[in-house]
Amino acid sequence: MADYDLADPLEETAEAIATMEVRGAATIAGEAADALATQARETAATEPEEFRATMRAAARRLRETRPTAVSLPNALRYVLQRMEGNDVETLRESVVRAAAEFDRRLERAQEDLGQIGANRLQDGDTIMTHCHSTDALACVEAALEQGKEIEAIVKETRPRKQGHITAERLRELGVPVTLIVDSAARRYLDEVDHVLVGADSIAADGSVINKIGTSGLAVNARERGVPIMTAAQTIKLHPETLTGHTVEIEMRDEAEVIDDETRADVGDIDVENPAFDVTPPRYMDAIVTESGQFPPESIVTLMRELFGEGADEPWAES
Ligand code: RI2
Repeated sequence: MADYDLADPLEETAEAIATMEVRGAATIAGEAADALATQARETAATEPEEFRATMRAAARRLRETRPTAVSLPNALRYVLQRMEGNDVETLRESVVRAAAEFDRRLERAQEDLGQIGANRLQDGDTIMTHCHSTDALACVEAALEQGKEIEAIVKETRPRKQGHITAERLRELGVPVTLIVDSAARRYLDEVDHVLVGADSIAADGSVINKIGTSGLAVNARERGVPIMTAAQTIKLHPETLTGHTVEIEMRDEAEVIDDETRADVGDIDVENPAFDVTPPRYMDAIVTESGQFPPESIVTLMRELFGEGADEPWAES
C-alpha cells in the first residue's frame, strides 16, 4: 500500500469509517464513492496503468475499514467497473462521473424505498426502531408526508447508543419519541404496530445482517405477533452470498463495552463486542427495497437479476 500515492482526504475518509465517525451503511457507501473521486482528482499518477493501480489501492484501503456492510464494496465496485479510458484525463473523468452517478442513485433509491415502506405504515401506528438507519427513517419520513401520524419507541442500542441519533432525527421530524433501554424491548412490544430496522447486508437466503440485537428483537416481535420489516436499498444485497460465502461479522474494541477501570474491578474476564448479528428469514416479514417489497426468502431472485451469479473484485492487485 505504501507504494501508492493515496491522497490525504482518502486516508481521512478511511479513518472516519473505521472509527465510525462516518457510519451507517448507505452513508459509508456514499462517502467511499466520493473518496474515490477525490483520489482520482488528486493523484499524481501520470501513466494510465499507474492511475488504475492507484485507484485499486485506494479501493482496497477503503474496503479494509469495516467488513460487514456490503454497501461499501458495492460502492467501490460500482465506481471501479466504470473506470475507463486510455489516458489519465479520461480515466479521471470516468471515476468522477461514476461516483457522482452513484451518489444520485443512492439518494433516489432511498426516496423510492421510503415510499414503499411508508405504505406498510398506517395512520396512528407506533413503531419500534433499533440502531440508526437512514433507510428505515426514509419510510417514516414518507409516511409523515402522506399525512400519517406516527409515534416511535426507540431502542437505545448498546454499546454505542445510536438510538440517540434516531431519537433526535425523529424528534426533528415531529414524531413523539419514547427512548427505552434494549432490555425493555419485549415489555413495550405490546404497544407497537411495526418494528422497523435497517440492514448492513442481506444474504441470498434472505438473512438480514444488522446491528447487534436485531435478531433477538425479531424473535420477540414474532412471538408477540408484531410485524417486522427491514428497509434496505439494493446496495445492501451481498452478491458473494450467491456463491456460498458467509458475511463476516465485525468484532469491535472491548472499550466500547466496558471502561478500563470497571474491567480491572471485575477481574480477569473476556469481553466480546460483535457489532452485528444475523436474523434468519423466518423472523422477518418483509424486506423493502427501491425495487419493491420482498418476502425475505425470495430476495435471491432480485439478487440474481442485479448481480448474475456473483461478483468480481475490481480492486484486486493484478
Ligand atoms: P443505513 C448501521 O451500522 C446500522 O446497523 C443500520 O441499521 C445500518 O448501518 C444501515 O444504515 P453502523 O454503521 O444505511 O452503525 O440505513 O455500524 O443508514
